[in-house]
Amino acid sequence: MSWLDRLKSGLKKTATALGVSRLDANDFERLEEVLIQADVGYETAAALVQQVRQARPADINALKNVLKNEIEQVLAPAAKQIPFDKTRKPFIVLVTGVNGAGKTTTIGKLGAFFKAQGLRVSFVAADTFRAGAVLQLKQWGERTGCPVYTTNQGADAAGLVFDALRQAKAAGDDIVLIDTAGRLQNKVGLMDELKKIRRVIQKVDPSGPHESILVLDATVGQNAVSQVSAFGAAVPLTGLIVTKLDGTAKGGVLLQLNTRFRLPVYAVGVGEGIDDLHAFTAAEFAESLVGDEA
Ligand SMILES: Nc1nc2c(ncn2[C@@H]2O[C@H](COP(=O)(O)OP(=O)(O)OP(=O)(O)O)[C@@H](O)[C@H]2O)c(=O)[nH]1
Ligand SMILES: [Mg+2]
Repeated sequence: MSWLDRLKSGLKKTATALGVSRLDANDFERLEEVLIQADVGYETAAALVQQVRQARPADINALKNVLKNEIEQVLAPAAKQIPFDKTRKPFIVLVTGVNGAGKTTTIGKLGAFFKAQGLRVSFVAADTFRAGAVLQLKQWGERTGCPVYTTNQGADAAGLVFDALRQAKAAGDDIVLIDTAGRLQNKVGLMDELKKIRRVIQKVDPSGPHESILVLDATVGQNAVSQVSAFGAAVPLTGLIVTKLDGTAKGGVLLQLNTRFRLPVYAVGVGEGIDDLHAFTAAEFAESLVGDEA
């Protein structure tokens, strides 16, 4: 299955939940309702419906086309690649997110992606909290051929980051991806730990972190909004990666995030495998979301 097919079949749940095909071409109230149900957000839903209404679609297919185009326009500015800068050596990427969002898996996939470009990539196992976290990242290190900087479970994560970055610098690593422990966005102490990690990064390289990526699980829907707010307050974010789009009815939340935060979406996860991370493309996403079935 191609990744696009996977995205489409993944977003089928959202498309089915949206059920645009089942609407009347002039039932704009119902359209607004279904958009809101798919976590598109009130503001964006209202704006989309306004555009569709103005286009006076003759039938449901016309409506779907207008909607697709409008969604694509909303999302297009978010489709960007991680702006890797080889003059930053190492280029430091901090990866954060709530428990189970897909941080470690995404780091593994990103490692494979950058490695394929001939870069020297390493990982930092700064999740010193969860038992098994280091082993999980080490396995990704083995699969991708990326060295992993580690310390003991329970040790200070910021301390490891400091040591690891100095070693990475000495080793000539091009990119360092820092895995952090999952934490709920309302746990103040844990969010403070992220601030500390950031300060330590800046001790080694005042220009870092060069990217601060929040990994979001698309299945959480609306809660993603408070995650972006809280993590963004702790460690200013430069971009998002949205995982588990291969099985959610909540894919519409990407529109809402874009309207609110204007952060780039560097990639989307559409499965657990090493190749299941893909560039985010607005047109294909819009098409998958609106669905092509009657
Ligand atoms: N279907 C699907 N599963 C994913 C995707 N990304 C990650 N997963 C799975 O989600 C689960 C959690 O992934 P992890 O990478 O361990 O998440 P994490 O954020 O590092 O979790 P913690 O470190 O415990 O906070 C694993 O079973 C992954 O295989 C995705 O894009 N699609
Ligand atoms: Mg993890």
